[in-house]
Amino acid sequence: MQLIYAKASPFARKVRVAASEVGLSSQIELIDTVVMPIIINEKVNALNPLGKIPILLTNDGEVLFDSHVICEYLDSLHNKSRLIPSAGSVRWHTLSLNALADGLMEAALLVRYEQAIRPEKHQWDEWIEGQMSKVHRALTALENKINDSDKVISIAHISIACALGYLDFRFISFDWRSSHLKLAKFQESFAARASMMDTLPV
Ligand SMILES: N[C@@H](CCC(=O)N[C@@H](CS)C(=O)NCC(=O)O)C(=O)O
Repeated sequence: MQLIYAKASPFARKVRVAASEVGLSSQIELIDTVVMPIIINEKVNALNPLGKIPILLTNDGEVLFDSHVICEYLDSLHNKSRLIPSAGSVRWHTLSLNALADGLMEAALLVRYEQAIRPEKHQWDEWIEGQMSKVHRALTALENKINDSDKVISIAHISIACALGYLDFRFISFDWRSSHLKLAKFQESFAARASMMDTLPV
């Protein structure tokens, strides 16, 4: 399998952490690329019309995106405990938490694009504040919903850890820890896992 990715991408990191947690990393060749809303990356566009990574090329010739679909695919390839529970309330709880973490990542990424790519004179403060308020509300909700005594790792834990890791990577002065103590405790322990250490954003 080949994973089209970028080292800084939190969505691609999620896939790499998932692959590592289920023991599939060695079966995935990593292909580094560069994507941005203002860059035309023909190779990526040909594989994903949305022009986004991660993209997984499977051994059967399938082209899979987005990150959740890829994680679901990887989860079908192993015999360990499932990252995405297949049924029951635990499934819906996990998927909802995961959606919250993905949404946090998405809002943070949009702020990053606005601040890093858009010429300064065109940057729109209210829009940035709107996206950051999504980040803040998602952090509050995750703080209330996360169960730090969970022993089984799920896709939601992985997405939360990658979203928080992205805040630390791109928003260095944002102290989310002091007002989200459960999340801070969760991240301290989850970020020490080999899957996370091996995929630190650069
Ligand atoms: N929903 C997508 C989001 C992927 C995404 O936004 N990836 C970013 C990199 S972290 C990207 O490809 N951005 C390029 C663009 O927006 O043009 C997923 O879960 O894979």
